Amino acid sequence: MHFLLVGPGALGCLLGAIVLKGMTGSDRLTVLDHNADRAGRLSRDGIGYHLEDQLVRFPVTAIADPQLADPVDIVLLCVKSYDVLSSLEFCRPLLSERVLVLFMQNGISHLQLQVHLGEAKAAFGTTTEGATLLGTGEVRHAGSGATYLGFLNTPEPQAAVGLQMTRDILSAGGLQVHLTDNILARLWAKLFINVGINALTAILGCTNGELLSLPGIDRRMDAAIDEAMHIAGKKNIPILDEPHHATRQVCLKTAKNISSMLQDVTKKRRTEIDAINGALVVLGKKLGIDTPENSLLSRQIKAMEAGYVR
Ligand code: KPL
Repeated sequence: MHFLLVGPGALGCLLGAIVLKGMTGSDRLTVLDHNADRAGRLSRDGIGYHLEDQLVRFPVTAIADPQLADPVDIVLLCVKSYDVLSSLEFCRPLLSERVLVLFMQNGISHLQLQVHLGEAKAAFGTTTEGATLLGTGEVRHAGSGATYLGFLNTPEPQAAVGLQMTRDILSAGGLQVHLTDNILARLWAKLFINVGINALTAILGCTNGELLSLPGIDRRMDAAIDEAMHIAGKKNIPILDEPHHATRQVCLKTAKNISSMLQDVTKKRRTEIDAINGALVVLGKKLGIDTPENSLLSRQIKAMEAGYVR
């Protein structure tokens, strides 16, 4: 099985390290990075996986030109939601009909982008593992969670086998991974958590764990999640875990983690606000549901971005 990792950020490096740890025999992983400097550094230094006080370095081949890759079986697409389209365009030469692309984005705005895959097949994944990028190719595994993988539409047999093998390799690498027949509900279960954690941690500059002890914040967290649940109900999306409880559990399990949105604003990068709270505001307008808390969170993050995003 040949994996192609696209997007060596925090989650990409974490999954890359886990695949490198879990794979056997002829399995291999190549990183594709449009940034040639970073690809060079990854090839030279590998992926550094930090877990508590331990560091394990996994050698990896990284390329900046998709034409240099051998045929791939699975693309682990770990780029930010707003980069999905341009990344698919970049990978286009590799996306034959035998390729399975596993979308690993936060939020829900990437769900309609599978039509841009051409002949390749789409699977979706979501994880509550905590990952913090410490530098190029250096990731801290900052809290354990659960990972769900599945298809939005009935898969062809080869794609189903590809996803099972991906599950097996990620499990062998140490993650708790489940295949699910209802990935849409799982993606929404993760959305509720991101809605409750990401923007608030970015605005307050705190870790996921600190969020629980800041006065008045639980009210904002609950209000944002309530609005998301109202929209899910209207769209007939099953609500799998009690979202308020699940969000607090993730705060506890990834207490030391810096959420991806706080990592983004700290590094003055564009955030995924439009795919998370912003996507709910848009859906709320369509469905006639008020979303004052998600609107406020979106406006606050947009105001922060306006200070640095061009
Ligand atoms: O998905 C996350 C993120 O930071 O984007 C959580 C689960 C909240 C972990 O930080």
